[in-house]
Amino acid sequence: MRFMHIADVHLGCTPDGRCEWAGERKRELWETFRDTVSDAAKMKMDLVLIAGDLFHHTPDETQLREVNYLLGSYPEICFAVIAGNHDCCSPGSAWETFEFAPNIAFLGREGVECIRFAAIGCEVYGFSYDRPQITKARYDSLHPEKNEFFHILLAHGGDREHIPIDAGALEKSGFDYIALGHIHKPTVILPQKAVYPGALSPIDAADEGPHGYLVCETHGSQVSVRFVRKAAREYVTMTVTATEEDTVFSMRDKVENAVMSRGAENIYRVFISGQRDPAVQFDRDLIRQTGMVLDVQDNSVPALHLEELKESCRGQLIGMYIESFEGHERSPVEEKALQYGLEALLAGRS
Ligand SMILES: [Mn+2]
Repeated sequence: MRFMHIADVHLGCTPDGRCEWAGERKRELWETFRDTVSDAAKMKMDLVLIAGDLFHHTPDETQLREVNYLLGSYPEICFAVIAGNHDCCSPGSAWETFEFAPNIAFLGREGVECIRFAAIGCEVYGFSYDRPQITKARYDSLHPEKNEFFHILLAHGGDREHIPIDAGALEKSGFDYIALGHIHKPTVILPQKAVYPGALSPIDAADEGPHGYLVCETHGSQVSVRFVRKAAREYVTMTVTATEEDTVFSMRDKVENAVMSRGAENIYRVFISGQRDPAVQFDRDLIRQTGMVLDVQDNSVPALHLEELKESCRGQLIGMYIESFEGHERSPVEEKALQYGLEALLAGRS
């Protein structure tokens, strides 16, 4: 049997909400999902597992119809879906009454369900969140029935507020594979057995690194698991080093080159480090326009040549200020005081 495992698609979310590309990213979450389902068909998957937080919020009927259309277009593939904490199946929500296409199994909130896919020799256990928080470790005591089927647990959570998970308990549970969701970074809890694929697309600047889905193949009760990169972009934190030679425009170009070589499709947080000419103030708005840049933080410090300054300003306020810090090792606070004080004095001089 071959199956695909995805989680945390967060349809309906608008990542980078305040940026001009936010609308594009909202649409992209849907498109990446659609494309992923189409990959499953091309790869001739028997089953696709969706381990919670398919939606960013509890879906309305319109959203469910959209997903039902997308998944229903591949009647040869079975889909097993649970709701997570974000899209929880709260009482009275559209999840409860929606009629899915026959190839889509939604495991609801009324306790643990077991769905048997007899044609592929597989049983999927799981249940949906009925509220945004569940603090009870509900997975640790679950066991599949003893029979000849391949047993999958579809599960969401793993932190204190969202069904804590104990790796040891999962290992002894008797499940052949535990398809996890909730943690947005691809994470292995038990190798080839209990794995988080991570969010299908990154939705938050903290979701750094590649994102995609897992492709799994069974060999008896063993599983081989392979990560497939799918997301259109990554969040990247990048440090660019300034030198005394840099000007406003040379720094802008430096960042642009760094963005181009790391990939113009990615979304950046830029940190400037190093030493700059004290007279130069980098233009963060200008730098932000070099790509999909969320934020620019200038941590560069002015290059202060203390000995030269002291000589040239001897007897003046600047010279005396430098001398007042001499004769002992400067603490980090004094170092800052020296730097800020000199910046102010130098700025006042020009
Ligand atoms: Mn979640």
